[in-house]
Amino acid sequence: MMSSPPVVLSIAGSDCSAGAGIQADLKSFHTLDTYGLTVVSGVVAETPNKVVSWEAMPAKLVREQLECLLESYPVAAIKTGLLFSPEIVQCVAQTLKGKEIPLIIDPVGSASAGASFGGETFLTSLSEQLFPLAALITPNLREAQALAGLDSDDQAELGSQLAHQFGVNVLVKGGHHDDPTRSIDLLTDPNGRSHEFCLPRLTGPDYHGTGCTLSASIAAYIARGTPLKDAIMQAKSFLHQAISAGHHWESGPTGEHLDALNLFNRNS
Ligand code: PXL
Repeated sequence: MMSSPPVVLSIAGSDCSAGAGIQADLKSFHTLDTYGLTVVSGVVAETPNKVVSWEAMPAKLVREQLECLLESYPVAAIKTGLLFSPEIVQCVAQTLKGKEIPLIIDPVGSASAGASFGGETFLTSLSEQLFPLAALITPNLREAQALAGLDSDDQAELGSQLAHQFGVNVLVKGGHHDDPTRSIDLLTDPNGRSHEFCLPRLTGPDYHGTGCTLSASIAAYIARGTPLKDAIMQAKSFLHQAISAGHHWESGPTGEHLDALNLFNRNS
């Protein structure tokens, strides 16, 4: 018998175009030799540049998916993506409380294509109920500004305020920042210590699903036993490779497609 792979769980929304959301997470988990489980929190009808409509899952069904997986699998790390509603945030927080499974929270409030999902009460419930359980939160600049209530694009200022305010490790991503040469993500811990993760910036289109792929791959590395800082660096490098392998179809949806499975196919 083969040895069992580490188990990682994504609690996130379905992106039917499969470049972001739970589909992207599952591809990253698979490519990184982990076994991915999925709790679907809602469904978005979309392509990389267009959100048509979306609907949250009933909170009861989210709870039941989560409970039956946690009862049956040795879940070694969890990531959350788009959670859609304060009710879902609450039921995820209640179910995960006391479980001590490393939790990576991607505080997604909107799609790259622009649609906003949760509103202000959503961010409040996320920060009040779920952040206290997190090993790491991974806001982009826009999400960090909204969470901190600050109109700054200084990653260090945002990171130290959020880490202090919520008592949690914060990775403020610089993906949408305008440094043309470098992509910098900044980790700040609740004691104010910080660490910079830097790679050359890839020129080219804005891919949809980069945030999902980063937080999913951090969770996968953590499930494999990698310490947090190394997990972030390796996940950033994994995302960098996935972006390099991105593509679009000549006669398909407009917008670019990030697909971690491309790496798996190329490397094997
Ligand atoms: O990229 C953020 C994101 C997360 N989750 C789902 C999404 C998107 C963006 O489109 O659809 C389900």
